[in-house]
Amino acid sequence: MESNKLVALVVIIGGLLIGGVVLFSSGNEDPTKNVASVENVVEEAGKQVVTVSAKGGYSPRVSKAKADTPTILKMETKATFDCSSALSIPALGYQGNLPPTGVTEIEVPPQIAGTKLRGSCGMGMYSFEIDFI
Ligand SMILES: [Cu+2]
Repeated sequence: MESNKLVALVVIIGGLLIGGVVLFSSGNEDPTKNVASVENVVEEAGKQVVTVSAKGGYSPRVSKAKADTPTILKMETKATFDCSSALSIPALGYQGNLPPTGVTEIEVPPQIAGTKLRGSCGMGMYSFEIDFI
């Protein structure tokens, strides 16, 4: 009985360690991720995909995207337990709670040039914008 418990404990701790290593290494995949100049806008199947990470604020703070193009905003969270997970994009009528870890895709219809699409946390403390040019 006792050794069974010990085995179970070892399995649980082992799982946590492996999970931690996986999380840690995936978090380190791209060390430039938080640099605003990193290319976070890509074309995928006729749409442009803008990736913004949410954790203690939003990164990058400003993205430049193409106007008149169907767009998917990918909000990435990674152990995000702060209010940046409470996302609000008023111009889209979007308000949602991002999962602590994951990717949330938000459809953005084509925007006219000059549009600055702003998103912020529920309290308006953190924000980001996508400039359509
Ligand atoms: Cu906030």
